[in-house]
Amino acid sequence: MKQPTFLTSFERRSVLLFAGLSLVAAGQAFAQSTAPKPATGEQADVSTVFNQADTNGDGRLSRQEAQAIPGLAERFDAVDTDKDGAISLQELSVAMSRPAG
Ligand SMILES: [Ca+2]
Ligand SMILES: [Ca+2]
Repeated sequence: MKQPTFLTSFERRSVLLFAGLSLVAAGQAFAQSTAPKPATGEQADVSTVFNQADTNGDGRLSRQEAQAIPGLAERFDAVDTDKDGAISLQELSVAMSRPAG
C-alpha cells in the first residue's frame, strides 16, 4: 500500500516547523545568555568602592589609593590591564567580576 502523499508532506512541514521553532528558541536563549546584564547592585558596589578609594577624585586609582581596597594592591599590575599605572573603574569592574587568582 502506498503511503498517502498528504501525510508525508504534513510530516515534512511539521519537522521543518519544529526545527524552525527550535532555532528560534535556541537563538533566544543565546541572546539572553550573551545580553549585557542590567545594572545590578554589584555594579553599584564597584563604583562605590572605587569612589571611596579614589581619594583625590581623579577617576583613577593610583597604586597608593589601591591599598584602600583589600586585595587590590597585590593584584595591581594584573588589574591595570592597559598598564598606565592606574586602575580605572572599568579595570576594577573587570577585576571584581572575575574570581581572584
Ligand atoms: Ca585617584
Ligand atoms: Ca589602567
